[in-house]
Amino acid sequence: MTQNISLTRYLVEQQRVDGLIPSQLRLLLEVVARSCKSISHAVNKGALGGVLGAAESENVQGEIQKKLDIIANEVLIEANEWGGHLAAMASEEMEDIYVVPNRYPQGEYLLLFDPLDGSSNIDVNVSIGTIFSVLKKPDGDAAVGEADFLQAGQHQVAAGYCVYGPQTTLVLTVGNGVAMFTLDREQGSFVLTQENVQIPPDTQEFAINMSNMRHWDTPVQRYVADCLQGADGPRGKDFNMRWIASMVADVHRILTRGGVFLYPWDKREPGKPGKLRLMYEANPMGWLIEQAGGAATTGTQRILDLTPSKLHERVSVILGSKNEVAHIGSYFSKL
Ligand code: AHM
Ligand code: MG
Repeated sequence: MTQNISLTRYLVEQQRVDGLIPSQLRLLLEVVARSCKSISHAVNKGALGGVLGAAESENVQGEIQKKLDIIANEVLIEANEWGGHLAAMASEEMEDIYVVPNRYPQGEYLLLFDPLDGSSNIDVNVSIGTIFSVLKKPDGDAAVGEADFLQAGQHQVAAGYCVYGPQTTLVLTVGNGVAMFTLDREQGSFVLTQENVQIPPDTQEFAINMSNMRHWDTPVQRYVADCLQGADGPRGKDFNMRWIASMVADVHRILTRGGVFLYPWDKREPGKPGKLRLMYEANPMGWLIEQAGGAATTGTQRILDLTPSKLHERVSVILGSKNEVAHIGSYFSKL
């Protein structure tokens, strides 16, 4: 373990050594991390803080919001709006973008987030997390609008997540590999606990919601059927399966020990490209995975190459160990 390097020091060193983090971006990342600390405290209080259960509202996707979804969204907005580092924010929990109010200076960055991913796990005390993606506002004097956000994932300048599990861990990339920071509750700061995270290229572990099996497309059906045959089938090896139903926790496992995660398009709602959202779920996770040596695709296309046409666009997601993701891709090209 790397000793005594706080997130602040890590960011300062990245700024100094590689010039990867301009000062506005450093401030932005510090503020996001501070917000994650507040969300972590609220999550930890659980029933004692009166934060469990549903709120009386729906989000733009028509999903019932949990109290903690709303709390986490407010924490991120309030912490980030006044620092002068942002032009606007977008969230899974808000239909429209949130432009930094006129009373504050406007910065050059755009922040997107899923304030609390894995909402179905909140009340049952299973890991959940915050996912975030940072883009630069395109140059020009025009007022910031939704169109400024519609950039392919390859243009992200920072991305990460914070998982609220047995430990609270912040995972970050600024395009120079992946670093993990564990929240030291006594000091109240994130401490660097792993640098240069690398995903093993091969794996014998997959993650998918098997209850949707009958709805999947043929390539996914065939891939999973081959895995389930284990050592007796065409893969010649046994597979293990995990499904936490929190993308953050599933991705964290993959960054830690490899594996693949699939939330593919399925026939339940054929017009919907997938369940997960491109801009604040698939893009940041896809970039983290690539930065750790893995791959992230829709089955046929690299996720980071996709240009979104709307803020809350959905996408089919297959990510994780590089060779396994390529192998899954071969089922799509056999079609
Ligand atoms: P959410 O953003 O509303 O929480 O939904 C996203 C979550 C992912 O974290 C997870 O991978 C998936 O939904 C689980 O879906 P399902 O309940 O279909 O297994
Ligand atoms: Mg989510």
